[in-house]
Amino acid sequence: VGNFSIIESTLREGEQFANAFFDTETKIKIAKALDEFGVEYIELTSPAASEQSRLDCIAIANLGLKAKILTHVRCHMDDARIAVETGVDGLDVVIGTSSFLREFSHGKDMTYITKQAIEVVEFIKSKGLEVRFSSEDSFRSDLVDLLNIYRAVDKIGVNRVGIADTVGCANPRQVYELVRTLRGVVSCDIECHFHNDTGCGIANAYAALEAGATHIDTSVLGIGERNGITALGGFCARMYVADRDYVMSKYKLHKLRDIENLVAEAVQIQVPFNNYITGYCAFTHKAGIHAKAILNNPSTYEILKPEDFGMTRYVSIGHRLTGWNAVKNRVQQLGLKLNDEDVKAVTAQIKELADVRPLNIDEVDTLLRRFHEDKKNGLD
Ligand code: HCA
Ligand code: CU
Repeated sequence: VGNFSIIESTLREGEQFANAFFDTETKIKIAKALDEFGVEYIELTSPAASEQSRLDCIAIANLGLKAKILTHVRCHMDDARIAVETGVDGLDVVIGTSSFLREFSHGKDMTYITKQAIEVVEFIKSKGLEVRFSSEDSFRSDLVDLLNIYRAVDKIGVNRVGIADTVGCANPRQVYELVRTLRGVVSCDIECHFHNDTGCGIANAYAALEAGATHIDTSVLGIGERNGITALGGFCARMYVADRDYVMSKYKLHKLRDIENLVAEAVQIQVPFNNYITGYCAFTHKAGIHAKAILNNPSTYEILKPEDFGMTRYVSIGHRLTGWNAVKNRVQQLGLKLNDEDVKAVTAQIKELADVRPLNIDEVDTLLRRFHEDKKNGLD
């Protein structure tokens, strides 16, 4: 997997999430947070969507952020004309190419679509802006149609072409094949956009990069149309495992949690318990066997270092799957002096109690302290 850029679409795709309504102030906060995190691009809702959307584009384009600001428009001259006046760095242009979209959405044939694509791309380039041309519902489009139109826009100097799994039907092998084929046909960059209807959003993004894609669309917590797209956090986890140094040099990973909390609050949802990296149990180790190994060497059961993300590891001991090595570690943390035999005995007590209900850490600590006291007083 080579170098890649993130096109962060919380302020475009994310606005299509059922709960989303971002006022200007919130959009600016999110844009600034994403910029500090280090994403290369921030994509905004089309200025043709509404007057406020247009004003918000202008406001964010004028913040002077390091990230390039894009807006996302239909492949139409009317939209492109409005968008190039907002001060953004570039336009992500999209048009439906599947038979579904051609029949039930815009009703245009490929010759017409290609002509329109060329006109729009040339117009945007003439304004000195970056331009991406993407098909929509790419995996249910005719391959020959797709390659022809991509070839046509590549020839006139488009910066990127895009593949979008609009309905979330693609699997990693199909993604690899399509991107690989496209890589052999165009010389421009390749952007990919994956919906998560069957849970392949992150895996598909990875497969796309393996096949030569250069740009991946994400959103914070994966929010978007239906159940959303490739999540920023999970994608970072995936890429960190592939190349830790590269990912850590590009992104301030410890800011992830704050960005997720900001967005979760803005759209009134909780961060899921099993969220990548920041889910409440993402670094909790429970079974005695795991706990023992983690305490000896965290890498035994951790591929992500919690400290790289500003997170902390937690070894859970107040349950019936606990083991004496983990309990011994807690005894040492509390500064209590017990030998291994004592620790085994108190572990048996924990298990007996935890067979009825789990104990919280305070209850475990109290038990350990009492055991220690009793021993000191010779009651044991
Ligand atoms: C949609 C459009 C889109 C566009 C993706 C892109 C999709 O809302 O249907 O321009 O990269 O999923 O096709 O989000
Ligand atoms: Cu989408």
